Amino acid sequence: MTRKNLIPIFGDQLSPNISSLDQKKPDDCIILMAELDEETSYVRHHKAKIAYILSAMRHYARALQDRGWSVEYVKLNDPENSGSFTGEIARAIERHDIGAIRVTEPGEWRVMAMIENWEEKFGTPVTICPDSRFLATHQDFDDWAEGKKQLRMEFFYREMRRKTMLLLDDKGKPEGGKWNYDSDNRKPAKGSERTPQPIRFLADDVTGEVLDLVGRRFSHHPGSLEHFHFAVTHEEAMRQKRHFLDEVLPRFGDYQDAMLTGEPFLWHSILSPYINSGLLDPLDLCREVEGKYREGKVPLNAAEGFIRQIIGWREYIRGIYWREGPDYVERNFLNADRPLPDFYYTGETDILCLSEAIGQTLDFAYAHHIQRLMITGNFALIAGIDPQAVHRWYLEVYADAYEWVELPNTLGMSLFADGGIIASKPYASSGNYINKMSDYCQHCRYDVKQRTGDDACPFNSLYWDFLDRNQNKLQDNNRLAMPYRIWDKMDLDARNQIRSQAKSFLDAL
Ligand code: FAD
Ligand code: DLZ
Ligand code: SF4
Repeated sequence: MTRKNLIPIFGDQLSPNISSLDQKKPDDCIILMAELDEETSYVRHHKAKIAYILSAMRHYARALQDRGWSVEYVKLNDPENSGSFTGEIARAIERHDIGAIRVTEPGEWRVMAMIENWEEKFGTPVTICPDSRFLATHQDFDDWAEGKKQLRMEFFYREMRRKTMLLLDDKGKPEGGKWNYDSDNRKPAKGSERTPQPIRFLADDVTGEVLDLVGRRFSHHPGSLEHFHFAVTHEEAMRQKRHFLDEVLPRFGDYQDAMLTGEPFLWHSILSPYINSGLLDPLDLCREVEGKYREGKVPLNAAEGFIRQIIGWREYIRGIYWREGPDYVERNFLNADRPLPDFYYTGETDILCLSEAIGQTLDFAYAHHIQRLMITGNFALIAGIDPQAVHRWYLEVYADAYEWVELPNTLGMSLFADGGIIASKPYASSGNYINKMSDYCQHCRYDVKQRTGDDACPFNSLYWDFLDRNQNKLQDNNRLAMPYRIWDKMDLDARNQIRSQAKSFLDAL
């Protein structure tokens, strides 16, 4: 009898054509999938995130078995479960005659370090297959980055457009004459418009069992299971995708940066958990979006805006994660060290924009990009919250959060903790921006026009105080020249009032 390949498949590798299975036949392989303490508890993930991943894993294992693969599936409450990837590999090797291990590269440094030990530990050859669900390999990204002073997403994105030929005309020029329609993605939403809602998928027996398990075992983790609505199979994720393409995408471009009270989803796709765990293929999705544009069903600012997020931002963020290395997580350019306020875990604050973004996060394990960047992220930035604590929070609370994508977005894009590798200036703003892009301020107890006094919007004093506190690190940034000129021209009295307003607010946090 020939010795078998052992193929571990992780919870974010649920793609039908995952690269570790390429060229392999069911008869030669044992697939190993495991629900693990180590993975469910390395941070306190939102309950709905754990339930989504475990249910999707169980459905995926069944689908592989239906296609003839031998899948060993270890449940979380299996008494023999060792709790770790390495422990489960060891147990599988005891049960079977294993000649080799094949695995698709993992999404994070922590797991890569484990895998790199397996060959020596088990005395078995280990092949790490590149993750073919991404357009750019690590080498491609490094080749692009090599010798560049600044790694701006826009130029990387153009490379990816050329590589995929998405939205290019037959001469290789961008559709419509411009590469980027970002300036057409900034309409504030009007409260009177009806917004499409994501499909709520009903829990089948598998999901029901998982919800029960998670409710009991992770009651101390943040978030609620009450609103659990996720697709957990490829077929369901495809249905959510169709809904997005037909009902939502046409307005995606206009309202990408908008925020509305009581409207968590607006015209966003809500597809990131499925893309990141493998239920949907990102390139196929982009080709369908392009198809909608070519059929005349969606405008160019929607199609280009969406495709840019996936083949531009998503790929670029991954490239930065692997290029910067495992110590990226320790960066703290602005030396921010304030603890994360408790309200990030309860939503209980009278700051309405924050209670809206955090409340829906705890309910749905979801907030859209501008809420993550300009509400919870902006607040953490200008209040000087410790980047490690903020990083942990984002990794915990979003159903789409895996370190490779969450960390550069949080540490780099949102908190400027990498000193400007990703963002050319900190995404810091006063209440003015929030007021322009949302209706939150109309319902808030604070007055967005005031900088000081009991009713003043906290974002206003914190914004100026942030610039003041960090002047020695930020004043040479050209893109901040204007706000620093305004700050320097303010009379001393006004500046001192702002400083003391911010100090009292931060002392009371
Ligand atoms: P849509 O608005 O419909 O966008 C379409 C798709 O584009 C998304 O599904 C996603 O796959 C991709 N995308 C858009 N922006 C980004 C980006 N900046 N980086 C990577 N992909 C992007 N995204 C995650 O997938 N996981 C995370 O853990 C995560 N953490 C974030 C933390 C912070 C502080 C910030 C500012 C952003 C973070 N993002 C993260 C990016 C973005 O906010 C989410 O991808 C998006 O909100 C997901 O919702 P959606 O599917 O409705 O997105
Ligand atoms: C995020 C997550 C969770 C919560 N649980 C599991 C699990 O029980 N088993 C598993 O294989 N994967 C899980 N994951 C996803 C992994 O953390 C992710 O696949 C690795 O970090 C590799 O990037
Ligand atoms: Fe947020 Fe200030 Fe607007 Fe209130 S007034 S919602 S605190 S930006």
